[in-house]
Amino acid sequence: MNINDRRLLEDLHTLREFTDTPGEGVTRFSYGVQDRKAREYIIKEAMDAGCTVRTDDIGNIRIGLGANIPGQPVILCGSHIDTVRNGGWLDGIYGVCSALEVLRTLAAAGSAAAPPDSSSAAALPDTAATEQAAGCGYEMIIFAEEEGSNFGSTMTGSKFITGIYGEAQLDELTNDDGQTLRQVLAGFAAADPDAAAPGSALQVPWDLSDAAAMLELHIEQGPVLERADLPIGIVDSIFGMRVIEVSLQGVGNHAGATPMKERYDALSTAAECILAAEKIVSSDPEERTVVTIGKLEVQPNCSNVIPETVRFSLEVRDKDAEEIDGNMDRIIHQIRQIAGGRGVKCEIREHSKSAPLHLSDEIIAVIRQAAEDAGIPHKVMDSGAVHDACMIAQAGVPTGMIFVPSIGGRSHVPEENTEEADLVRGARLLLEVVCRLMGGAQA
Ligand code: HGY
Ligand code: MN
Ligand code: MN
Repeated sequence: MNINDRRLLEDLHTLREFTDTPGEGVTRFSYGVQDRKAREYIIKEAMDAGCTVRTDDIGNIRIGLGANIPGQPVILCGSHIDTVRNGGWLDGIYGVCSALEVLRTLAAAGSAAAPPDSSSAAALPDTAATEQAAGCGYEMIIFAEEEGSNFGSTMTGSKFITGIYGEAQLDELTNDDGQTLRQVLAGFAAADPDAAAPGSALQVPWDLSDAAAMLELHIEQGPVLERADLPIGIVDSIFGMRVIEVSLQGVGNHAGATPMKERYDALSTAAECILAAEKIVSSDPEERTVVTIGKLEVQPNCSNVIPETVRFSLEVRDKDAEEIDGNMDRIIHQIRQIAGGRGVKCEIREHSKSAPLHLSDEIIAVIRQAAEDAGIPHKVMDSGAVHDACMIAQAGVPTGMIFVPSIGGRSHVPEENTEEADLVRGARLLLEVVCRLMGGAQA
């Protein structure tokens, strides 16, 4: 039993067209038109395979194999379909399409019609483990708003699934147009209530007591595997992150008539703060901690007006929570010093965070064994990118992640890419690991 490589690649190429920025990467924010089209495509594929579809009020989707036995433990497998602006064609959606391909392959096997075998070089050998054992069922998940492109908070959907987010966040999280998550969800549901995701409703937080394990297949999004010339990474730890929002209030004035010594320039203050943050984190001897200021707004943003206000995001990531907080606290202190010294008012708001997390040693061992049995070279590695798997793991579900290489180590950009053979190999390994876990319930 093997996945259908061609079908997987066709899905990926079809879904990359669901973008608001054709020709300039993939832009598919949750709850937008492109997101709806992607949902409809995937749900149709799953329902054609006889699966059950359940959706919660945040737009997370849970799709169960028709052959699942009510009450039996299930192996969960999935990722996200939303993207950053002008992002890549594989981040998230590759894990969803691979989970879908596993679903269709298992569904077909369940109906005794084994899927067409593949001639791909990446084909894994048939093994006894790929027989669907009665031990566990299988469900795929589509997580909503993983990128935080709407509301600035990564893993929003899985934070609702696991109860980290609740009623309060529906009104606290707002997008750039000032709309709350609650309002955006109401608009999304109202626009086309049936098409978004038919099937019964799910309550957040989810009851994950039947989840024996969770797997997420993802592109690496960094240079490690390509530099090591390895086709598979097995994730050991996922970095944590802490995000703040800095608002600087200076004094707007005429660009030409205001002497340099009489300026309270919010943008040059921000520039000094940003370089100071970079200097603090770059002094990390292990060179592991990272800081990013990815979003910055200037008001009034006119070339001949001294900037009055600047707002910027600042996030620190590391695999050690103390490193995150130590660096962030030093950065906050320095920002206040710089702004104070320049007579610029400064407000700092904690925006969001997620703890670093070591994934399940049992699941890592199963993935390693499957890779070894298939003769696939691999390495155990960390993930600087955060993933919904982190939230599910934090909820106590034994969780593992598989990486495939990113060409040039690039991601979150239109240039994001992975060799087809690597995409297929990753999905085949995912099927193998799912079947092994189904056979031996991790619960
Ligand atoms: O930001 C991240 O690490 C993920 O891509 N949302
Ligand atoms: Mn992702
Ligand atoms: Mn991403």
